[in-house]
Amino acid sequence: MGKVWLVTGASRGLGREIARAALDAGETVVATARSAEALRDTFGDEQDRFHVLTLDITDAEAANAVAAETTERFGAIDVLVNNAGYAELGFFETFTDAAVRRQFEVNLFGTMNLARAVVPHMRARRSGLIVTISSVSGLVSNAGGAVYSASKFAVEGWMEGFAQEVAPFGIRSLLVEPGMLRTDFMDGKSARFGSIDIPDYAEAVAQYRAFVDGANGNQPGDPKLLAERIVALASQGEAPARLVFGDDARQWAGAKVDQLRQEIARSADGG
Ligand code: NJP
Repeated sequence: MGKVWLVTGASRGLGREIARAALDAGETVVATARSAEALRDTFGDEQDRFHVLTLDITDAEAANAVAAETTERFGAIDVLVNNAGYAELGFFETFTDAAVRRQFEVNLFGTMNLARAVVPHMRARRSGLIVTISSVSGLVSNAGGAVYSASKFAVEGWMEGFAQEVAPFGIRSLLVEPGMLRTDFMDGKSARFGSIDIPDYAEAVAQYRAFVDGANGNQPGDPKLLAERIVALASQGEAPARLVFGDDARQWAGAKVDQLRQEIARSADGG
């Protein structure tokens, strides 16, 4: 039967590819998304090793129910893939407070809901792997990405500490920081944009929107490749704590580390 995987946001994009790659590797997969119908359209009928459940990750009760049903049906959850997420793109002052909160509600608190629901089962078995799909935007922030990065920095900070808290119980963590992946992420189907018009930002916002429109569908990162890497790493006894995926992500993350080192050194010299 292989390991039992629980994947969020499996209807599209990276989550769909991870669910597929795990199935192809002979694993058992519980694929979740806000619409079970979308999952069935994608994967076809359920089989012995494949089960579909409806889950909006912002619903803590639903997360608990999904974890309970998965363990009841398959006896365990070996791998939790906290993948579901989206981006509020644009300049901070163009977002309403509600939009910023919605970003955190999904990317941070939704992701925490799944950990709360699943980790007790992993602790009881003294075994498990939590794969968290963060972003290189969880390590580096840029103009136009402040709100999304804030949510992913929060995911990084939470998971970096939480991973150390659960390690003594045999639970491992893999934080994934992709660069730009060819998914629906930048498309109107997923991404949202700041709604407040501020003339001071008009030109920068227009340039940013043009960048996003141009990048949408042309991102260098292949989600299928990343999914296969994740499935391969999950089967290793000693998976790394982080996977920075894509030349773009490694370049941005490397530049950030260099900049931090310089700033730390300058701080030691008295600033
Ligand atoms: O995006 P997309 P990705 N409850 O839009 C689901 C991160 N990432 O695959 O809308 C449950 O194709 C949504 O479901 P639905 C990114 O931050 C990406 O690229 O109902 N599910 C869909 O299945 C995210 O964490 C890039 O059909 C919810 C999925 O999320 C992860 O990768 C770069 C939900 C989104 O599929 C997957 O995103 C990077 C909710 N409340 C990090 N809200 C990139 N693509 O460039 C959304 O560094 N979903």
